Amino acid sequence: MALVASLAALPALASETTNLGVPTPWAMGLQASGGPITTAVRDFNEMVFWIIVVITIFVGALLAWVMFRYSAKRNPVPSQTSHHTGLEIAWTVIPVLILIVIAIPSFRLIYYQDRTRDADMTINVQGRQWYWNYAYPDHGGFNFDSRPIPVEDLRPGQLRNLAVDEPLVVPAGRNIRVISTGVDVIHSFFVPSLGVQRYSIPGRSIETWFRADRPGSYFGQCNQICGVNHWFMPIEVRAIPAEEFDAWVASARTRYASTMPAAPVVAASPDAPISIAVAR
Ligand SMILES: [Cu+2]
Repeated sequence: MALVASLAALPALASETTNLGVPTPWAMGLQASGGPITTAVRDFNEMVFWIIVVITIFVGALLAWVMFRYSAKRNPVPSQTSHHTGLEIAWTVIPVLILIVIAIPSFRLIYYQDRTRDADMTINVQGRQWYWNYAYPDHGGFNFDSRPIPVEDLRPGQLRNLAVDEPLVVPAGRNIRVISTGVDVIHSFFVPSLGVQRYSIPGRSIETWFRADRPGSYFGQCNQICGVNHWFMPIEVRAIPAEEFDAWVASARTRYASTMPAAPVVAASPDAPISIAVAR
């Protein structure tokens, strides 16, 4: 019954969503965090920000003090000192220590973003000139294209140049492995509120992952200059409640049936002759 109810609600999927990961006018800093990766990115950004603030205040105060105390008026006979071993060691070692303090969480974050050990499902993302193609290899292999909605067709609540006709639908609260590849040129799959940015390069499969903690829409764009319609590649990740995802997959398998990969040919019985076609 619940399945029927959610299936009936599916045609409305395109309009009923909360826009969570969106750019806002006059915003400063990073977009609101939509999942654990973005939270980690924000934490790291904040740590580096405060280190920069402390260094800037320290260097600024030092400059102000030197200009005041050692001006020609207050210090007419300057010191002739040209070396101070202790000072030279200090201004070499302290910056090194600061860089180590930044490097350790930085590497930790890079490896955290890189891949997830326990992915719940996989999505294949293909960048193409100039649209995205999303495939669901764990759910039968259906795939579909995703393009922006023209301005004249936008409905209330849909974002210009960000809302798409076929969003990338994923279950909220699940770890999604992304395998990205390019078909023609280099694209980049970038959703800032989910902390995802991966190149889509022809001939390569590049892995990353994300998790959207709450149901809603998270927006991004191709952020690798990929040709004349580069602006034409917005990304909408639509996270839906995990219990509705199976119903969506069932409807999507019908809707995108024409894009399912052909079933592998298997012999009907052990006695049946098996013919192997070799492509030459
Ligand atoms: Cu692109």
